[in-house]
Amino acid sequence: MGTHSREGTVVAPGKARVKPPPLFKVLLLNDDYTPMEFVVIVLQSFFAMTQEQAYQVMLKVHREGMGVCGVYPRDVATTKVEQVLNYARKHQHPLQCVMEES
Ligand code: TYC
Repeated sequence: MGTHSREGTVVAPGKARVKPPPLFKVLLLNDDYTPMEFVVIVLQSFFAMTQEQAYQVMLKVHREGMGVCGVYPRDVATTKVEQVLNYARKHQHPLQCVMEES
């Protein structure tokens, strides 16, 4: 015996009928011009990192070219990327921030 979904289709009892919402990684990209201290402030301000965490992530981006700032639902990730880009632009730094489905 099965239960009925909203569309009226019979599905097996207890079986998930909806996919969980996708999550997105927010990534910071390295460049040669943005000061290290500015990147640390960005990570503390928008990604709730301690100074130590922010410094480690900044160093990883500096050495490896990119690094993960956090993983969020789509709308939160979109807002984080916008906040970082606006803040960098306001301070005339070329810092780049992108999101990708994880
Ligand atoms: N590479 C930069 C420098 O040497 C520092 C930096 C780190 C820039 C991380 C961007 O996402 C970044 N000043």
